Amino acid sequence: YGCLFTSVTWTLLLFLYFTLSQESPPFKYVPVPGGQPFSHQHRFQPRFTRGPGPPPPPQDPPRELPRKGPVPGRKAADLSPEMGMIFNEQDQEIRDMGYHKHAFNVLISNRLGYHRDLPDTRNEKCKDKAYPMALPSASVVICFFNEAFSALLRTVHSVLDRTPAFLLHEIILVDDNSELGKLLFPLFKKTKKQGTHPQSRGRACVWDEGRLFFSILTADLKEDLDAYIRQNLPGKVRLVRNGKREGLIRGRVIGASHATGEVLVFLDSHCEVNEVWLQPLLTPIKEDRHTVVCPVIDIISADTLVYSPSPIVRGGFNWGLHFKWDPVPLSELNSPDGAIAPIRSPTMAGGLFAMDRKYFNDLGQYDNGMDIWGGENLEISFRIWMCGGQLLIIPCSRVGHIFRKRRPYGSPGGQDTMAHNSLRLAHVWMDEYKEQYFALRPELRTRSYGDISERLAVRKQLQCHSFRWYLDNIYPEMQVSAPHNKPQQPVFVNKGLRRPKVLQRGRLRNLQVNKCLVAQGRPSQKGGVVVVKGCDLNDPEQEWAYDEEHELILAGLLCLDMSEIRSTDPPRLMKCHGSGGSQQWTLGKSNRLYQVSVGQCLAVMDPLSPKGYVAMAICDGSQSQQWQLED
Ligand code: LR7
Ligand code: MN
Repeated sequence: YGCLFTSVTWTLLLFLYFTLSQESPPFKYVPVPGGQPFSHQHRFQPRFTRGPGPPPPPQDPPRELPRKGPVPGRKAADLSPEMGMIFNEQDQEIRDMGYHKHAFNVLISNRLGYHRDLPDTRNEKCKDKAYPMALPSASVVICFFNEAFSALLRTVHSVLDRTPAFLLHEIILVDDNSELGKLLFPLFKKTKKQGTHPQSRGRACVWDEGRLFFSILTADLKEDLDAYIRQNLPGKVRLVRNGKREGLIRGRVIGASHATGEVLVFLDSHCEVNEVWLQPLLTPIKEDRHTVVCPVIDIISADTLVYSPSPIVRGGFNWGLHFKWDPVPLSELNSPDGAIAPIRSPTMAGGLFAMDRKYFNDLGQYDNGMDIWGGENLEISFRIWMCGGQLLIIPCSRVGHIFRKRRPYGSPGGQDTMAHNSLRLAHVWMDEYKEQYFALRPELRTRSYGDISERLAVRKQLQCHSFRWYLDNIYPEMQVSAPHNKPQQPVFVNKGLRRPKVLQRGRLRNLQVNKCLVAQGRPSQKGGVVVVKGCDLNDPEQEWAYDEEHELILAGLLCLDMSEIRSTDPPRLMKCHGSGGSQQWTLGKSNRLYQVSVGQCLAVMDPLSPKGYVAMAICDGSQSQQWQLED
């Protein structure tokens, strides 16, 4: 039955692929039979993440940006949470390898294809705004290292699809000596043949027993990208290849040196630009070419690829020289157009901004002595403000970015490039305030950081203000004297304090064995596994709550959690993190308990065994996978 279900679904998918791909996206999502319709319009924002991460949700009121609903006649932008469902081994490999290599759900990214509609997250007032017709033209520069093919191409196509042609001078892709193709291929061990198939219309694909897996699934960032650009993106898209890995900082300088448009727009290689994103960025630059602008960075979930709005926040930093998001001070929101007026920001996140090309060069581009990743965002932010420019966030410009939970790559020699780069920026720009950094990182005080004379010359030649001036005038919120005290964060409160609404409560009974899901040990034990045991209506430790964030909470304590990396691990009870993904479950009509980031269903392993172990398995509708949440 499972096989039949799987092959019917595949036939359907392939049929739709071949009929629909003539003029539109290469992969249309077909709802899985029995799947639940699901709206992602409710809150879906991570509570906390590592690294800068997406901005935290504001506390009050809960931000529901007004929406007019999908554009008539176009596919709704909402994704089913079951978009990541695993049907077979190949799906499993793509998903697992995708998480391993890219730290996000590449299976869903591939299924989305290169074009999709997005919810228009702009404030309604933005939609009435008019922009000058005569705006400077833009060169979009996108550096990438080992990027997932589908994410990279969706970035490129989103720019082509949503930018007026007369404003888009070119897109420059800088391949930072990616190595992906070599590594991903051998994983498809069961593959019988690879090359081009008559049905793949020239695209590289691999096939096995009549099933096709296109280049979209296994693309090589070298050959396939070349071919794709040649065949599908002639004209405006140019590819530059670094002969050796340079890192994103020198990578951007190289990209910019090939650009000929008036304004440079930098994007990460896993972004999607939203409606009318570019005009609001170009307008303030046209007015004053010493203005550097950032869009609001919307959140694309790494687990579900769902696109959701970010609150309006601005950039700051701490004395560890980590970027952070800050609330916008009321003084910035005072204008009549408060909600949509540009906001002065002390720093930028780094990846997404627009800047006059000549100004970029005059201002000293980037520090070429910075390697791979990190620090350049604070360096350019300090430099902009200290040397006579300004940095604005433009609420009417929205660009989504995939926020991963970890960085999927290191530096070639394994060095901590963030520390190296931060050290350089501290010595060049921070004057006596670099002591604040050293107070937190004493081991770096004597660390060598290379030659900074060229950067000191830049600072001198541009006659820049002191760091003191920057703190006093641009970032007065920064607390200086007590680096050991954590800076207070008045506005954002951990969302964990306010639990999402519970939709349903009760025991989770497996219909095959007629037993209930419980903690193997105590329900309060973090990391404990769950098993099925005899149901006991009076036992509060058997009670699950299913809430609007699709979490399953046992006895009001811990959430049922699946590690995103290893789908073979059994689910565990973990602290609720509220960012969906590994703790996001759907309870379908067919009684299946589907795990969103794993793409599989919860099953009783051996119905006859008294141990009652459960595990994740490919959803096949079998009895062992049927659960009921009941009072
Ligand atoms: O060696 C490398 N070569 C590259 O070309 C390493 C990376 N890259 C590319 C990479 O493929 C990607 O397109 O550079 C881009 C940025 O790298 P990410 O996506 O790994 O960085 P990030 O999003 O984790 O980190 C943020 O901080 C970085 C500090 O160096 C950069 O400024 C990133 O551009 C920046 N991203 C954003 O600002 C997006 C919003 C994140 C937030 C908050
Ligand atoms: Mn990024």
